[in-house]
Amino acid sequence: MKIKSIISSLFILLLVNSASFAQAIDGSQLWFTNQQHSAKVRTAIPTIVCIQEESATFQIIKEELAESIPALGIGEVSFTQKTAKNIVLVGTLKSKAIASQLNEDELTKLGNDGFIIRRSKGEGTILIAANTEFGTLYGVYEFLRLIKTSSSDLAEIDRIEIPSYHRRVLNHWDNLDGTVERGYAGHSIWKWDELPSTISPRYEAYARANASIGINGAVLNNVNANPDILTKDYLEKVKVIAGIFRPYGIKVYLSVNFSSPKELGGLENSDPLNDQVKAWWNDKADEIYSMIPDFGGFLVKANSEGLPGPQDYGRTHADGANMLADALAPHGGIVMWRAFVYNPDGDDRAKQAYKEFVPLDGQFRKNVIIQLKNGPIDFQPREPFSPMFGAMKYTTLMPEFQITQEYLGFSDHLVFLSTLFEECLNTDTYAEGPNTTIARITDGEVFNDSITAIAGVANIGEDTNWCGHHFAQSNWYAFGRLAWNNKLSSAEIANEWLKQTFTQDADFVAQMQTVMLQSREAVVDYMTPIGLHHLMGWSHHHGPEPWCEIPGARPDWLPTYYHKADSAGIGFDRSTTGSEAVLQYAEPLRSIYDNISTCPEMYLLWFHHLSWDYILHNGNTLWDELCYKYSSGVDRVKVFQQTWDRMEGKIDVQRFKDVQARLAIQATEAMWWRDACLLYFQTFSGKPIPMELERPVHVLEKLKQIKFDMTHHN
Ligand code: GCW
Repeated sequence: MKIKSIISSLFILLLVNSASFAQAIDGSQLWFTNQQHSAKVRTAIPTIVCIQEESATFQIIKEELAESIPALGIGEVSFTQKTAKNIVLVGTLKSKAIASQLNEDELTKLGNDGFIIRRSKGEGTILIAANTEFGTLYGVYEFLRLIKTSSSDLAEIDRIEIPSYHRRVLNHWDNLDGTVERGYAGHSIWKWDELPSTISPRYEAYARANASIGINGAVLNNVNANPDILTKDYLEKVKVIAGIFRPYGIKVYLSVNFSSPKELGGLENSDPLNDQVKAWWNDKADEIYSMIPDFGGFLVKANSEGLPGPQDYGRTHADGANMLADALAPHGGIVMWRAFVYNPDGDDRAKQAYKEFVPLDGQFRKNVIIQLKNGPIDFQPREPFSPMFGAMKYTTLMPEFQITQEYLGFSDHLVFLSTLFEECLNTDTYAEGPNTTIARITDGEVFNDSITAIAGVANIGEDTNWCGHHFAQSNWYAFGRLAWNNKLSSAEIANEWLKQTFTQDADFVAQMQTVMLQSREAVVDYMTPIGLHHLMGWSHHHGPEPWCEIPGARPDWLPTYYHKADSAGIGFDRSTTGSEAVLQYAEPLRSIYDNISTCPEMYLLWFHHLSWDYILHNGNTLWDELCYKYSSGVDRVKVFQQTWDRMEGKIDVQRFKDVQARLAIQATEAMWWRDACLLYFQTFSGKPIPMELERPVHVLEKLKQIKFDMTHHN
């Protein structure tokens, strides 16, 4: 008997393994690819599931359990409404079985989305309970994640999770014509021309993937918004998507063009203080909510990069945001108003958003959230944090991260962005004394905001594997996990993603976790080390062009504005002897950044213009250190390639080959970056590349002639 069961479990294991090897795995299943887990866990999980509630969401819960539990080799699931010993008991207080186990207080504390997973010592039954059906769904996804990734036998579980942010939102920069701004995974997944009648299966797969990591909102269209999105025709299409998302707890939001009343409504202007304009927005909000009662709200890019906004009428960002907020408030909607503003003839670009927004602190309605990029410039491989975090004490701020790799090698480079997000969230702003981290400023801990939110610019397209690079899926995953729990570490996130996406093989997980955790630092080193930034090519933003000159172009769109290399040295002086951007930071950061000897070296050339001979803490001259950094970035990518090659046979052939091919591109492009930057900066420094380093393999004049062809990336 015993032997028989061992043999049958071995057989199941073989089946699971051979399935993953024989079947071509194309990445379309995201982190649901790997249905394996340690044998230890298998014995401890009950297969009888008691659910006493019914709804579309509970139906999804049942389907998830019915699919995963057998696939994990635990056994066929049976559902019951009766309680018994040794079951998985799932639900809210509406379920009598749950109500008999938990009191109301315990559950109301969890808010809308939190959950409890509990199995007391010596008990067979596992309880998954929440205040709402969505909380229950999140609990079930966490339960499945635990089975797939935990090293514990789950004999005892006691987890209470409440998400860090209320609104955990993906921003799609998807245009209505199907293209995706800064998208590197093919065209948009939203098929506007087929909707509302034809429904792509991707919509539900997308909702499921998001719900599984706690994302509960999606802005469907580009912040460079086409007014047409608010026409009746488009709203009919949006309504269909919203209907698919609803049982997964995902709200739909739209980016709106501030000129919509004029462009769409035929009004004379779109002045936020004009009563007709207000009435137009009120009517539009009524119309939207009559079709989509749980609509999330608007995202707005205004008076930014040429887009219309309230300043066109001499009004402020607060006037504009509040008008929209008033239209949405009766329906419970919010306005996410972006602070990404800078003017070509303004002050240092890094200072401008702060100068425009901080004086407006206290003037925004409660349902307005200012959406702020992590850094003061623009999603560079590394930036110091935006000094607006902490500076607006009466205004809710939400971080905006870029998941799509506009400046980090598109979908060709393996870069795990979790460490970038984590670095930003954990940064102490000192705005209210020590331990005023960006995480605590934005999640309501410091300022007690009534609505909290976080956004990530999606890297999703119609490519089979959704994100172009198989490892780019980990950035979508990491964003969701950090939005859920901004205290998670990137190491934990990488570990659980690898196990669910590829294999449980301990060697694979350990080695690739190391690669992932080093990958962002590698890209910083081979693109923009020591605080350099914005060295990329014009408009497409791919590849190095530190020399780029475009006659008549906005200076703040050109690399020379940022690196300021000359024979004396390199870097942007933002100290008190320069643009004084340091003054926007709270003490002691202001002084730390201002002083060359205390400024962290990773931000040195962000805040200071230094001579090529400047001696760094490790004794190297600035020039030599630049050479070492660029070289070490390249070297690391070569090590990533070797590590990956050693993984052959541990995972399916298709994904192995795909990643291998992209790593080769990354290595080639890392050398391109290294050579372009060093050879160009060398024309100013006049210094040799240290002898022990690999020589450039490119010729500067040839690199300058490269014309990047965007078509291959769409
Ligand atoms: O990073 C820049 C991008 C633009 C983008 C803009 C923004 C959507 O190059 O493509 O526009 O930021 O964030 O609004």
